[in-house]
Amino acid sequence: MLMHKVTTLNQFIVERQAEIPGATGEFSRLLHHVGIAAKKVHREVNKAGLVDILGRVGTINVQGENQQKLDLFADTIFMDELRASGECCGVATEENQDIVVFDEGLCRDGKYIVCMDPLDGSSNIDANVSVGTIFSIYRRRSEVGSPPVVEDFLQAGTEQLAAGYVIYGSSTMLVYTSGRGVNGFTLDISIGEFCLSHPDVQTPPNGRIYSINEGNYVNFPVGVKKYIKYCQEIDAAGGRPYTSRYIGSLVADYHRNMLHGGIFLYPETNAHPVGKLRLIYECNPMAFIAEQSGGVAIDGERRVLELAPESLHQRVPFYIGSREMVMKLTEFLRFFNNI
Ligand code: P6P
Repeated sequence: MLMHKVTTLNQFIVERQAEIPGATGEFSRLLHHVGIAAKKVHREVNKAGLVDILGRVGTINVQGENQQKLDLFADTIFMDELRASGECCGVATEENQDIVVFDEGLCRDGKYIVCMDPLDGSSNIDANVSVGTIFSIYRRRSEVGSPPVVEDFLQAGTEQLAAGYVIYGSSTMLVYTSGRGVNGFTLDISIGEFCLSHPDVQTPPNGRIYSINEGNYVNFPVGVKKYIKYCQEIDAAGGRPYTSRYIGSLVADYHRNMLHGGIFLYPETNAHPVGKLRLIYECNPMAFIAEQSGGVAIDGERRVLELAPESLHQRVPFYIGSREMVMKLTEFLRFFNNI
């Protein structure tokens, strides 16, 4: 029986590294440890209903959100693996108010910093809804050998060396870019490896799916309201060109739209007057992936990747997906919101 050639994540990383002149393997080692952490989180997420790891911890994170046991578990797992890589000198995560500095051993000379949401959408986990990890890798700007400073984590999204997400769904996938396209790897638990399953992902330029929490409709900017009504119109043939799909888990909503075509919208609302999603560890990594797969990501006016972050947990309005759909939305925002 011919065995289908399988490319594991680690083989892929090494092959790609060989294409980079002077690459020394440091970046590859960092990505390898991200993959290990993802496998460890997968193991716990997939048995969450069987062990005492569901539910709330009883603490509130910096966002004012109830911390789930799995939030803190994932945060610890990823930090331990990033520390173990010896290539990362510090991390900014959703679960920590300030940056976490790795100032011991090899980490002190690490050239990279990581921004991440260890477990996005975790409030859904008790209902067995897909959740995800989102990560973003930068080269530190401050002097190697000294502790990283917050400015290392406030770089524009255009400075990202790599970004990716893990979706813990019907299967567990790791999707990432290092600036040369987007590739998806599905976890094969029979061999314990992420295997290349979605090479060179391209987001369809158009699509039928719009994803937004319409429960906030009354608070949306007028241009967003008009765009939603545009999507709900019946076409000349009496058909409905668009359909609404919203899971309430950014990674899951984005992943479906990236593969099938679609747009995800999280505008300003009363509860979140500058948007809900965080710039440095949710919007920037997803925007990098979107652009690398032919999509677009804006804050309503500007390209997300060009925004200058002002604080670690800064929120922004977020619109991401198929190019033609985001362009159509932009027309409505410009006309009705005087943007
Ligand atoms: P809402 C999950 O809490 C999250 O941060 C994203 O994963 C998701 O897209 C969004 O919030 C959902 O927010 O207000 O619609 O429940």
